[in-house]
Amino acid sequence: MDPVSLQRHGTVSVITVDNPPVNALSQSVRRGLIDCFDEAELDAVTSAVVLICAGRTFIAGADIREFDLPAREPHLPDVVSRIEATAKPVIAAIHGTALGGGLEVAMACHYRLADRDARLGLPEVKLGLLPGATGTQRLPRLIGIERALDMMLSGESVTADAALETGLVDRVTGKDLLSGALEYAEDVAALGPRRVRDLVVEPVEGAVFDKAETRISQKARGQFAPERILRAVELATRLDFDEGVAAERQLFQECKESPQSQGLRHAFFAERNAAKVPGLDRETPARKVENIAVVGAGTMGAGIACNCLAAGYAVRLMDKDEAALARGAETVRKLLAGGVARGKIAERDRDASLQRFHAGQDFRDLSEADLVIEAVFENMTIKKGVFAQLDKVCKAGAVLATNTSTLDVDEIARATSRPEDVIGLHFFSPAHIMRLLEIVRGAGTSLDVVATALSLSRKLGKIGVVVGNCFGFVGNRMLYSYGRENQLLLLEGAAPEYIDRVLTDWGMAMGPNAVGDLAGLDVGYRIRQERKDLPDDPRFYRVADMLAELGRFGQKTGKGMYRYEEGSREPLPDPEVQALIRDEAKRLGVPERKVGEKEIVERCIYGLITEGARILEDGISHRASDIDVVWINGYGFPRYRGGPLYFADTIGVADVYRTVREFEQRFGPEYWKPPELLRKLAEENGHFSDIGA
Ligand code: T1G
Repeated sequence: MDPVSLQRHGTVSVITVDNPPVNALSQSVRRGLIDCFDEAELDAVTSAVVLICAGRTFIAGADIREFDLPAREPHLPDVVSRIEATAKPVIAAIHGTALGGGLEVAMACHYRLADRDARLGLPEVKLGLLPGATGTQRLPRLIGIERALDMMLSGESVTADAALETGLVDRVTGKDLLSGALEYAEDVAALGPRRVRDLVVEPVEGAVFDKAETRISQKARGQFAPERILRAVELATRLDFDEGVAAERQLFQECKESPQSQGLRHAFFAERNAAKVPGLDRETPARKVENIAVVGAGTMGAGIACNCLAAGYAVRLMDKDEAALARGAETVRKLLAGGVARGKIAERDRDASLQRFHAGQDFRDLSEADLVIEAVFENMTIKKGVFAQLDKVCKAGAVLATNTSTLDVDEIARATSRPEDVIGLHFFSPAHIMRLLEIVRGAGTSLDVVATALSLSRKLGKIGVVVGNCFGFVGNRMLYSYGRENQLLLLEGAAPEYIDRVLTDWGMAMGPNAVGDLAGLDVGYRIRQERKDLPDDPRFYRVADMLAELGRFGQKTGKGMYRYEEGSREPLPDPEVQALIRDEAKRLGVPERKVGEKEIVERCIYGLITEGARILEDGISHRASDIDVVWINGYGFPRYRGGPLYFADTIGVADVYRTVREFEQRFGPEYWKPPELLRKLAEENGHFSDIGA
């Protein structure tokens, strides 16, 4: 069936795009649009044209999958020009999301009508691109340079009401969209076309561009596309429309071919593929979840409760300790109020959430919970005690989830008589903000419980990644290898601030030493104390253990790897730590030496890659891209590098293997014996992205 069709309603030609799931501008849609607009143009009866979409949304952009294929005609800028050139007024009728090329098509139409709930945006920067079908030249003409830069550099979409205010759309309707569009067509039939290309770009102070430049240097350090968006908009102030469009096209091509855009496009599809779990299909029923209980009112418990309330669930927060419960409940109220203050939650929704929020100390109150999320102290004995009690009080069919970040989910499940109902739901701190949810499938976890966890993660606005059960699952297991190398490099003479600077320059959101201080060195210390399977190596995490034993827990004690001024979170190098490390290195017989930046990056990042390969070998992860999603969304791995295993593919697995072999020679097989999978891929010139694709 043709994805684009034309139907006449009286004297109005209605062109409908129907290309599920999101009406992306694939080659056949572009072809169909040209054909239908040619037909409407030639039709003598037609006095106006309405462009509308079937399904859940207006055009959500170019077809991203086509960017890795040779470009095929008609090219999108030509489609856009064709629409704008129509001699009869064209109305875009927008519902759902008008994004990227979809908004560019709408801006080529002469009038724009939006459904009240519609959202409009140019999110190309999130894909390492810029609006490449005249968007950088049209949007400044419609809404002014400052607002246009803001939309294109943030990539965030705006509401229909906000779009009306800025002039991005002309009308907003709460009624039936097609009848509203047909009404509008009658109103403008006599007015004729009104072309955005003919509008002038209102000049602005240079300060507007300086501000944007500063924003890029602060928020998009090292990224390719934002600079080019700025340049394209700057050109719009100096060139005429067609010259501007030609320059935009050039800049777009540069972005499209950039490794950063390829990494970001990989991340886009990797996040969507994570929801596709082998053995699970759309028919696998998820259990009904309306009321959720959260056991443990600490920082994580309160964050999880807030997230569930904001998603519309009824929530009962439970803690045996009265003071802890009161603190946790207060934290939930504060987090919701913070959401209102940041404009993320509407006041009425916050009030409704508080209506659905209960706090209590009695386990028996959990008897009606559909889902219980345990978020108590990271200690096996304590967690098993909680699950034994839940097993007694919870109704049949309740899903029992643990928020453990490292412990054996199967051992926890064995504390109950219903391991099929037990699953790991590993939230990341702060739980109401971090988008990643590691869903840990135990040996006994039933498929419908996995399906229930995935539907919960969608409703919470999370990216749920299903992983197997092992120490640290995917994220924290890999963190151990990454952190191990950081710890060894400290003993070998690299200062904490030097390592952190090198890795943040490389793209990590934060350096491992600043992260350790944020999470609390005591947390990692306690987990290592519980572990029975640590390497027999006195250097292993020795610096972190030493600081924790000295009470230097990090930000919470004002001293950790760094020192912190009262009330400040800014990490300040502490010569005292340097001296402690030097003494400890001497005691352990670790000679001090100059460590180069390349070695720091390779040891930390290849540590991630080798552990990622072992995780695939162990079947703890279905596919390599799931591991990328975990590290991009949970550990601040630079999104534009696509994730640790995608990054390995970009530099060549054979190169990684060669360097790992060198490290094995230099540092020994205990940490650097190459996993069989890495050797195999290197020898067969294979890619991690082929694993489980
Ligand atoms: N191209 C191809 N496939 C797409 C797609 C796109 N633009 N958008 C979504 N999909 C697929 C997605 O992979 C998934 O597939 C299914 O649709 C549902 O998506 C020249 C250069 C629209 C807000 O960046 O933000 O235009 O996994 O799970 O949560 O200037 O999709 O089912 O097989 O995300 O309801 C600019 C990208 C492109 C928007 C819907 N546009 N899409 O969210 O569903 S570049 C974008 C989204 C461009 C021009 C430039 C979201 C959504 P599958 P989903 P959702």
